[in-house]
Amino acid sequence: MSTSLLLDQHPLSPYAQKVRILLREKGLAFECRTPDGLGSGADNPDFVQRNPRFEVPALTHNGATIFDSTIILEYIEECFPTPPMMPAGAVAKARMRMIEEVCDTHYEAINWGLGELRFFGRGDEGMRQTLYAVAVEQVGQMHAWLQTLLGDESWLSGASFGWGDLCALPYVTMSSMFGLPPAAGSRLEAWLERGMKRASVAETVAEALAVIPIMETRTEAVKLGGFKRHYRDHRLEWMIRSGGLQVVLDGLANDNIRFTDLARFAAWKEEPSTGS
Ligand SMILES: N[C@@H](CCC(=O)N[C@@H](CS)C(=O)NCC(=O)O)C(=O)O
Repeated sequence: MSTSLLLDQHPLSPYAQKVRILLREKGLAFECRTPDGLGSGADNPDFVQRNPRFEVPALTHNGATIFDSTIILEYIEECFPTPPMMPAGAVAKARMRMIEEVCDTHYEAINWGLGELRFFGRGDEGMRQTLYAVAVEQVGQMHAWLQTLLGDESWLSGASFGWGDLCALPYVTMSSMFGLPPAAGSRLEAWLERGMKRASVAETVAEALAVIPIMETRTEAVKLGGFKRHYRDHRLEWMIRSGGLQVVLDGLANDNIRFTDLARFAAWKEEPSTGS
C-alpha cells in the first residue's frame, strides 16, 4: 500500500490552501488532483466512494482517505510532527483552533458570497450592490478581529509562523483578491506581507490566483444549469442573512444550486486500510 500523499483539491479552495501550506511547511512531497465533476453536481463514483461528501480537500495516505481540512491538518500534524505548527499549551492550541473555526465558517462565507457575485453572476444589480456592501463591512469586521488577536506579535501563532497563520492567510489573500485587503498601514497588512514572503504561502496563493480567469468564465455555465453550486451551512446562512434570500429562491427555481446529498453516505462502503 502506498504511503505517498495524494491531495484531492481545487487550487482556489481556501480549505485546500490550508492543507497545501501545511504540507509545504513540513517539506512533504504530495500529489495534487482535482476530482472530475467537482462543483458541478455531476457524479464521480470513484471519488465519492473515498469521500462521500464530494468535497475538497481530501487526503489519501496509507490507503485511508480523510476529508475536512481541519481533520486533515490534525492528521498531518500527528503523522508528521516536525516542524510543529501547533504551539505548545492548551490555551494556545485552543486559540489556534478558534482562529481556524471562525475563518473556516464566518470569514469563508463572505469570500464565497463575493465569488457568487463575481464568478457566478447571482442577483440583479440592486441585490448585487446590497450583498457587496454587506460583504465589505463584514470583511472589515473579520480583519479587526484578526488584528486584535495579532496584537504586537509577528504572527497569529505568536513569535513564529504556525497554525493560526496558515489557517487565516487563505481567507485574507482571497478577500484581498476581491479588492478588500487589510487597511493600508495596519498591523494586519504587515502580517499579510510577512506571510506572502514565505515560500509555502506564496506558492499556494499563486496557484489559487492562476485559476481566477477560469472561474470568470463560469457565469454562463451556472445560468445554463451545467454548474450547480453547493449552498450549505454558513454559506447558505450568509446568503440569507446578508439580503440574498431571493438568490436562494432563484437558484432553487432554476435548479442551479444544490444541498449536501446524504444518500452518498448511505451508499458508501468501508474499504480495507493499512492504517499507520
Ligand atoms: N468543511 C470542509 C469544507 C470543504 C468545502 O466546502 N470544499 C468546497 C470547495 S471550497 C467543495 O469541495 N465543494 C464541493 C462543491 O461545491 O461541489 C473543509 O474544511 O474541508
